[in-house]
Amino acid sequence: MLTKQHSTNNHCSGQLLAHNTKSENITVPEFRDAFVAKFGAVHGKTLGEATDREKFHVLATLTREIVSQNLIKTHQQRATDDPKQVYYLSIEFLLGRLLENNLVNLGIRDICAEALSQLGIELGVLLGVEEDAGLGNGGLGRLAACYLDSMAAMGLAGHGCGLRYRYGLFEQKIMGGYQHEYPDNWLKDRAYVWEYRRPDEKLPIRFGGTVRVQTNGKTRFIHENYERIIAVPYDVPIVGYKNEIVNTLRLWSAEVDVSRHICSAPGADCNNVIGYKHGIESLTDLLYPDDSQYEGKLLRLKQQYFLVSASLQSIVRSFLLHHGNVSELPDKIAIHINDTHPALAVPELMRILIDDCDLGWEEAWDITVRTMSYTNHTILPEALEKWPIDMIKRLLPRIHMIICEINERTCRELWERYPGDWNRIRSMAVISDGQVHMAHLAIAGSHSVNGVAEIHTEILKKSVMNNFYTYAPGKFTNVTNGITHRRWLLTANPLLANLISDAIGSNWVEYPCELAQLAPLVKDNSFLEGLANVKRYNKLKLAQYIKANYNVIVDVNSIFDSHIKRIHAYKRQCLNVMHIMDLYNRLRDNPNLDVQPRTFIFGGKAAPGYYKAKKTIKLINTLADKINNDKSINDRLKVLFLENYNVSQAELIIPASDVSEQISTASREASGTGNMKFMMNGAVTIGTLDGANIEIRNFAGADNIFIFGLSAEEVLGYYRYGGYNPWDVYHNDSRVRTVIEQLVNGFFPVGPDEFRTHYDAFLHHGDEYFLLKDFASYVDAQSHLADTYQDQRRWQQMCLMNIAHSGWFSSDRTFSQYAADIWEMDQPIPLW
Ligand code: 26V
Repeated sequence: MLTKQHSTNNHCSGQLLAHNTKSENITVPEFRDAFVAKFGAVHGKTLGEATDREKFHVLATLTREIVSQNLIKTHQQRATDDPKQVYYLSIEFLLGRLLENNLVNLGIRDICAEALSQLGIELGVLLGVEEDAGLGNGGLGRLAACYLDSMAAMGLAGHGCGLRYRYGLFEQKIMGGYQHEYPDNWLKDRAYVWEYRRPDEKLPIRFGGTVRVQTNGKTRFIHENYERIIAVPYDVPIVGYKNEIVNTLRLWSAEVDVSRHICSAPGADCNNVIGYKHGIESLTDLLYPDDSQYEGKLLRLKQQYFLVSASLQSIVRSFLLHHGNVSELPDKIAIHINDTHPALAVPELMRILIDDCDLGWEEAWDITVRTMSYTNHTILPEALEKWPIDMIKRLLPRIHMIICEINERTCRELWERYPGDWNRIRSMAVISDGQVHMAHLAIAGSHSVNGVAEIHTEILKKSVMNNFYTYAPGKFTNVTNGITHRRWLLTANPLLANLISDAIGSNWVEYPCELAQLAPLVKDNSFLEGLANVKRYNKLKLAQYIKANYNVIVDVNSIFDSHIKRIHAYKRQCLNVMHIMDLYNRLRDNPNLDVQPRTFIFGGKAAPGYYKAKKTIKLINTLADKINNDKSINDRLKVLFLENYNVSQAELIIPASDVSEQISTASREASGTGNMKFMMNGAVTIGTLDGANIEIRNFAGADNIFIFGLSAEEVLGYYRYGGYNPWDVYHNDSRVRTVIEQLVNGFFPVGPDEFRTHYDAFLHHGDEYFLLKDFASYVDAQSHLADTYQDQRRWQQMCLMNIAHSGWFSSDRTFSQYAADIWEMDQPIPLW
């Protein structure tokens, strides 16, 4: 409770910080008193009357003040040092919560927890108040957030550029087993406690209109009659780990141009000014779900250009403020295109260099290519972006001219190299069949193209981008993804982090490869027991969450087997379902069967327009209802679908999991990053030889992972010859037959057509993702896994070997590779 001494102490937070240039030196009493003083100043009432939300807000504000000081220092230092800067352009940044992360990175989490506890406040409760910043669909956006963390931790001048969506990815509610989508109103108070709105740095973005070409003397392109939308930046500070560095994530928001008479704007209706304003500002209202349905959506294209144009104008403006000559741009700036969504950065930089900086085409192109680099994140054909050229012409007439010119020049170059080979040239053109191929644009305009895991890059080189690779092999490189161990181990799993530090010291936090020092402890029984205890504690925490939210009791002695990721056919949640159904069938046939108890945990969102994925959610929930309520199996199996999967939920589930399901159809998952998070938290992977699973196996050792299924070559081989015949498997494997028939034969208390789409996909549409083909091998791997689990010592050894070799998957390693090999940063980069 608040004592007199606390409330009369007159520290204001500013004074507190003025005394302590290094946040780690703040004492518990200082923090406690600053919190009390700040609370009174902000809310005009005592702590006794406060809600958790108000307390959270004050704690975050106090933390932000410390961050602000470091932000100023970082800016000053950078102005003096003038290091090369990297700008990471991404349509998604999946940050999750920031408070705990910031406290940990400032080195004050424990001080803060103690200070609050002296006031009778539990830090954990306040941390739970923060809304997740869910500005991403999944892996791509979370990866961007991990890179921001690594850049700041390593002290490099790296910034994110994204959009400040008013609503993040939809909130998922499960009703009657089905997914329902609700707006994710993460900015409940219209403002985000971490952001700095910077209206003075706003920029105009131009849409539509016409381009007049003026040819008297020098050719000039005059863009007229366009619609002008204002981009206002909001900077989110990205706090480095105990190094007083703060980088920024700049998120752009669309606003109406109030400097002009609204009625004079093209398209404006004087009788409906409010509607016009809303129309303009709706540009950054919504994050589009990964869904084929956004294809051809004008608003999505507008978002992409808005992000790119605002970011590039701002980058060039700040560059020119400190450097006289734009020709030095590639020496001082690297711009990274995260997947094709920001690929319009290529023509936009050309536009700025030619129209605003007066450069000729050749020089502008040379600067552009040397500045830009591009990462591909998927080979799924339906996810490769294309935009109708007419749409680009209407919306972005000047950009359209530049893209046409890029296309013409690249085709001409290709013709010189491959005279007469029209098919090859068409397959590589930026514009073909009336569409702009965004990947081709990004490849043409970048000096580096990379995939995100070894196998993914090989597939790009050998098939999807083979023509480009043959033409310019030097452009292609692999950078296997990574995750920040500070969020995913140090912060999310403090007990494990402490256990590790007690055993090998805490150097691993700075140099995650030092986790390898754990490997010799593989015979140390007390360490192995420690590992088991930590897992058990984390499982208890998750079990409590499940009980509180779903009223299901799960056994912490059971295997916690987690499958959490977006719901998609290629990620094969249904293969997991088929295995559970088979296990359940066997248990019902033979109640005395010796089955290791299991808790199957699912989580993930389906794109709202993705019918089959939504039915998969219904299938999982229907199965869960049946199994969880069947007394005859004695609680040996439980199935849970956790609603509204997000970063914060992942932070709870991953440390509590024994098994990590990474069972995509080989060749389809570019990398995966959840696989790395589980590994780092000592879960054992059951997976295919796909994406980064292969590298996980190589590092952890083949004995410490359960691999099954077709290889990527086999899958690609089948695809080349039109697939395989699932009926063969159906006829030859009675377990498969039973499970597949149970989808439609009344086994589930639903209509006969509820799961017809799945049934048809498996049997009548060729089982595109090879579930039936991989079923037997998956079931074998699962039973091997269950047997191994019974030998707890062996199991803990496997967990240990996974943790010990997870350091390489830190995004610090990934980022160092980008910084050294692709962005050619001039600051010292720690070697790996
Ligand atoms: C987009 C779409 C859009 C159309 C409908 C189907 C579909 C399916 C997937 C996607 C996502 C494309 C980009 C993406 O998120 N890739 C993910 O990037 C991660 C970070 O590199 C990587 O770990 C994942 O394997 C990869 O799927």
